[in-house]
Amino acid sequence: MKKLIIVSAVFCTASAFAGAALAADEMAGMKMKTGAMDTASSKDTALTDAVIRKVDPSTGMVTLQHGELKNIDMAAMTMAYKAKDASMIKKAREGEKVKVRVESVNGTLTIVKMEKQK
Ligand SMILES: [Cu+2]
Repeated sequence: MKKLIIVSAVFCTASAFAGAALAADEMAGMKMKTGAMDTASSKDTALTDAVIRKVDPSTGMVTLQHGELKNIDMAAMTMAYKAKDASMIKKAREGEKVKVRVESVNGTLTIVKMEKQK
């Protein structure tokens, strides 16, 4: 089990350079320090700058080029995340600069908040 987690983490880093949407499924299954993180995320609601790289309505995934996401222990990278709901997908435009909040919801890294940068 521990080995699996390490493999996922390595994959995660590697895909930052590939920037591949192919990684979406594997990344969605990625679990990182869930226990400690849930406590932290309930207090801390900081938003992180990001650029929308890809929107996929068929899977509900949005690929973000984002800064460090401290609450989920994610370095700056380009990676696909699950959008909170269909309305978020509808509003998302490729190339748009946004501020996002990504949290682990039942083990899935989910964009829970997305707003346009002013
Ligand atoms: Cu990642």
